Amino acid sequence: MANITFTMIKPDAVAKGHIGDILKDITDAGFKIKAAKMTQLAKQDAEAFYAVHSERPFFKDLVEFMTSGPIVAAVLEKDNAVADFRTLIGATNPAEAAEGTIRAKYAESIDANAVHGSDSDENAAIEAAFHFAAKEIF
Ligand code: YYY
Ligand code: MG
Repeated sequence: MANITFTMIKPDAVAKGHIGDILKDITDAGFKIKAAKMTQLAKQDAEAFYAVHSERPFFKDLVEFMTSGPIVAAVLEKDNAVADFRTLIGATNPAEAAEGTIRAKYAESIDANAVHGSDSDENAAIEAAFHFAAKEIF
């Protein structure tokens, strides 16, 4: 699935009413939505999803934040999806995110940073499968 990436609209952006704005930015940039749902992560879901960061100092706060409210999870398709989506969302820290990127427009801080984007084709496939059954990806 080299043309696939996985995203989450995070609790801060959902709470601020930006689901529609962000999905429009995503589709305007040429991504096709292959799967989408609103859900809320349990603590063990967030810990498993971010297991690669489990030794980092921000891990506990990250899990707390990601479970604090509903998210929108989605699978997106486009040529060069992983890299192009990370360009569209901007740097992890919104203070460093390029103008016009989703994080520059909607993120509050480095932790409440509006959206997730997969960092490799391999992780995109793992993350999509974490959230969606094969029959839910169209
Ligand atoms: O892939 P990306 O989301 O841009 O950043 P990661 O380095 O993978 O970190 C995942 C997630 O962790 C980030 O979106 C916010 C949070 N985080 C943090 O709260 N503080 C940091 N110094 C680094 C990351
Ligand atoms: Mg990452």
